[in-house]
Amino acid sequence: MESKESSLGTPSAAASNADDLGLTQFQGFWIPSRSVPTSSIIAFQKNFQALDDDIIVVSKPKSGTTWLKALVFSIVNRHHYTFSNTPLNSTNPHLLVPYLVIHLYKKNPNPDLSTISSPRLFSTHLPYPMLADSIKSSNCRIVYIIRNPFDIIVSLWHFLRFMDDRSVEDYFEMFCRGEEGYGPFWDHALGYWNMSLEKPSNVLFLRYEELKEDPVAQTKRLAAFLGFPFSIEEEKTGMVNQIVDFCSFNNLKDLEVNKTGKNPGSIIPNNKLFFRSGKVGDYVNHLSPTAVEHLSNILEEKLSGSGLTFK
Ligand code: PAP
Repeated sequence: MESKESSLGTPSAAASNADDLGLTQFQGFWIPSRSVPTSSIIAFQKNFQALDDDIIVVSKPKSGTTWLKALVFSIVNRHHYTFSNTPLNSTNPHLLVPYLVIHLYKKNPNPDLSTISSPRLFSTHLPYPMLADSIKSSNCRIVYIIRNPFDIIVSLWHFLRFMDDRSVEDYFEMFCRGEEGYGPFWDHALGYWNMSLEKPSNVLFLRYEELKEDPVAQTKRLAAFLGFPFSIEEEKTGMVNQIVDFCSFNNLKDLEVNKTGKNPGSIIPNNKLFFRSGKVGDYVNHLSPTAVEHLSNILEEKLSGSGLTFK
């Protein structure tokens, strides 16, 4: 990252703004309203009726959503499919755990979701305050995945290069101002962090880095939270490890559907883009220590007193 000093306060001549990226401030957050019309969010808030056994995967983009969707799908459906006939072999995880707004309520302001078999699996990038009231008042389960924001910035910059020539510095500056899809990051994180403390049986807070470090332990924790705990027998026969291996970066990225496929109707040109390097700490190759320190200070202030920290 060159000329980092310019990213620490005074926007450079090339500095981006929310408008360039199609971000609109809506209900206190920055929404990428070109792909997520605010009318679809309103329709979802008004019409979605949560069921007690619904499972909702929540994340900010580039936090490990694709991975978590594959894990949740595999855990919940492990008695219905083998590893050779699971739909994950031929379908990208995003289609098996559809986005409530981007997929369902964007197509139809009041879709019929009653035919989906239980437990219904959905996902969203929306912050907690923007969820439909029926989710907050039901007993459904929310799994939130978070990732260190430095890797999120770098991952997002790489991901959007197919349609945006902005530099990683531009992404960094906007992130620090809270101007990024579904941001500010700290408000998004705190919404789910606080709910995970208040209602631990309804909101699970997972970290990408912990999932990388000990995928078996975190997958067991996830399964127990979802109400699909692994039996002693399954643990003995290696079911947890098999799910972890199947959902690993290397396995998913090499499936034909994720190597050469494209999700119908998606603006993302190919599924390959969902699988870049899958590493923790790649940000050191793109962000300077000064930049990292700057954002660390912002986070410390914004998250102060919450108990939520990043290493
Ligand atoms: P999305 O918001 O577009 O769905 P999301 O899946 O949340 O993206 O995050 C993508 C990141 O997760 C990528 O990180 P990277 O750019 O730093 O490489 C992607 O490589 C990584 N990823 C995807 N699948 C896996 C997996 N199975 N294990 C670990 N990381 C993964």
